[in-house]
Formats: sequence, structure tokens, C-alpha cells
Amino acid sequence: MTHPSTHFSHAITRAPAGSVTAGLRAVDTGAPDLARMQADHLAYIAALRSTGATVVELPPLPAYPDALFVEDTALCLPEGAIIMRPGAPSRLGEAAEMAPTLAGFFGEIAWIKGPGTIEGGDILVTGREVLVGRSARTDAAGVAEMTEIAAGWGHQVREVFTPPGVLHFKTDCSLMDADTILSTRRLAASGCFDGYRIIDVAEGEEAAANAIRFNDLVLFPAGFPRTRDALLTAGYNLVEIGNAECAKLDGGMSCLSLRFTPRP
Ligand code: CIR
Repeated sequence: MTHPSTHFSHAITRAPAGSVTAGLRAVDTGAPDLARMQADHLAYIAALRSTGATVVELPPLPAYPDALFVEDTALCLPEGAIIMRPGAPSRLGEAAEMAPTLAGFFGEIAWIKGPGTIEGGDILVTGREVLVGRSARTDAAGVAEMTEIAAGWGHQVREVFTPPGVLHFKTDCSLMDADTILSTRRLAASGCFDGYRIIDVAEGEEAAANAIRFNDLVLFPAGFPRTRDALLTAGYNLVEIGNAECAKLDGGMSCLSLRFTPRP
């Protein structure tokens, strides 16, 4: 069944810049390999396009090493787009860079003005509500400002908490269909998904939790066979995308795109 939380006509991506080697990371496991990251990025875009969607590919932004992780710059809802206010100081300027592109698709553009901060990686839009996880990047004031805007557009927003040490709420979960969430056990244990159908990420494969449902496909990071098999058994169509280079910067499938359907 198609649903606005899983089915989209458009996506926006941004190509990685050479400066990506200076991207933020919690633990340094070595510099990402740009050529390999570019190849994975192209495979990701091809997978999005294979569903029939239009993908807008933005050029690299060398001044912002993390700018390929476009998801953090905005929240796209059917009624309009909300430009985020990233909590990482080095990423603050990325949001304004995204605004003109979104203005070409949405009549309504709202801005998080601050002083609070909020990043798109902390927001999961399900078939029922908008879940927003407080984290080291998303604070109470940022959640409150976003909530006021989204509520004005008719959305129910629920504040939850990202586990300590986890970058973003969606680092640990993904929407598979309007009522089904792929989640790590450590996040689901908080009870934040009670009432949803939960598919557990396999023990030891926590990095598989960040996937995206995009139209009839699930874009899934390569290298997590037990979680992949659980999703295949549950009946999802999967495409595996290499994520080893983005993972060095704590990035995953959701971070690499904004997904939306413009209102005619
Ligand atoms: C950062 O620390 O901001 C980037 N290196 C990774 C951002 C990942 N974005 C996401 O999970 N939405």
C-alpha cells in the first residue's frame, strides 16, 4: 500500500566534496575513501531512481564537509518544509544552503529560528505521527519550535529520547511501512515504539538499523546478513548499498537524501 510516509515522488542528494575527509565522527576509524564513497553514492541515487522518483543531485559544498548528509538540513512534510537548525556548529550553515532548492518545490517553507537546535536525523515520520528524539544535536527548544510548526500543519509530534552515545534517533531505527519499524533492541527497549510492529535488528548488527523505505524498495546497508534476511522474510524488496565510507562519519542510508512529494 502506498502511504505518504513511505512513498515519494522526489529526493534531493548532495555529492560528497573532497573535504569529506574532515567530516565529523564520534570515533576516528580512518579517513573515508572519496572514490569509494562516490561510487556508493551513485549506486544509492540509481536505487532511488529505479523506483521512478525524480532525484535532484546538488553539487558538492566543500566548505561543509558533512553536507552530503542532507537529511539533517530539513524536515519535508506533505504541507511544507521546515529548515532545521543543526546542533553541530560546523553544520549550521548547511541548512540555509538547502533552503533555495526546497523553495522550488514547496509553497510553505518554515525555519527553526533558534536558539534551540534540531537535526533531521532525529525525526522519524511514521504513518501516524512525527517522532522526534532529543539527542546531543537536538534539544528541548528545537523540538518545541518544530512541534509548533508541524502541529500547525496538523501533525501530532511526540518527543522521545535517543540512547546515550547514539548520534541520531534514526541511527537506531527506520520506518519500513506506515506501522512497522526496524529498530535496535536498545532503542525499542525504551518503549517508544509500543503499538507499532517492530522488526529487531540482529544482535551485533546495530549499524543495520539505519535503512530507508523509498517507494517499493528498502535501501539497506551492505554487510548485515541476518537483519537483511529478517527483512526479506518479512516480504520487503531490498537493495543493498555499500556504506563503509559513510559509516566512518556516522552516516547511513537515511542521511543521504531528503524524500518528499511536492504539493501540486
Ligand atoms: C555528523 O556527525 O553530523 C555527520 N558526520 C553524520 C551525519 C549523519 N546524519 C544522519 O544520521 N541523519
